[in-house]
Amino acid sequence: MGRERDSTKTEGGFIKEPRVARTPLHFRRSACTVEIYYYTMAPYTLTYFAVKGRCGALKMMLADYGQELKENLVTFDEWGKGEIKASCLFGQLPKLQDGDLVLFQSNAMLRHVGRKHGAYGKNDCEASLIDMMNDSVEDLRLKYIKLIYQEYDTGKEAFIKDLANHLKPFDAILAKNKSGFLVGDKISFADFNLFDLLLNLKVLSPTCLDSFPALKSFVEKTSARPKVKALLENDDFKKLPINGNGKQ
Ligand SMILES: N[C@@H](CCC(=O)N[C@@H](CS)C(=O)NCC(=O)O)C(=O)O
Repeated sequence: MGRERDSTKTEGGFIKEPRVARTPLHFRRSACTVEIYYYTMAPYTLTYFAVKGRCGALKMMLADYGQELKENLVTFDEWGKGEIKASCLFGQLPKLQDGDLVLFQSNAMLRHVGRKHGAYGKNDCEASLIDMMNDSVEDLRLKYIKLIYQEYDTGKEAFIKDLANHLKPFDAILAKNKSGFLVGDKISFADFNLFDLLLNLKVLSPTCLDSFPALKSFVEKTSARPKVKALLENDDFKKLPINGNGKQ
């Protein structure tokens, strides 16, 4: 599924050219053959509503890795008809296609892309720590989503008041790690997820990072990554509302 394995036996030590542009994944050498496994470079296709919503981090990560993204935008009218919803494994969007692989669940998508493009740690321990960080980002995102969709008018003030308690651990983690990322010395999918959420939180409460220098510099540093910056400045991306109900 999704991962096309192409094992090409060599003749006289020469590797046969693959039919289409592919990225070598790894090489396995045995006594008399060299097998090469490739992942396909089919562009990713994302089906989602015309909002940043749960796909901001994914888009930034794909942009950062120079990956082509095709987008199928679904209007709320189309969604209301029920046919697309019925075609979704868990009745919800986003949906990401990578070759034959079809994924639902935005965090699974982040993991998939992170795994493929080196944004999932350099060993199993780092990967587990990155999972832990991402789960904590998800916890805060769920609180934010609940506020936006269920409690905006009554709960905004209390949410903003409590926000520092949720940001503090992330600030401490970033301050402690010399790289300025959540885990290890490289940006991971959890960093992109945190970055996206922080951008949303800054819209909700422009001063929310003021007492968190590590979070502030993390946002500045990530915003300045050339391809992320280009996406953030892209008109099509900029004009997407953050959330589906117009609240932010
Ligand atoms: N856990 C899912 C949540 C997906 C989700 O909440 N999707 C919303 C849009 S962001 C949706 O499809 N809403 C329409 C519906 O539930 O009918 C994920 O992370 O992808």
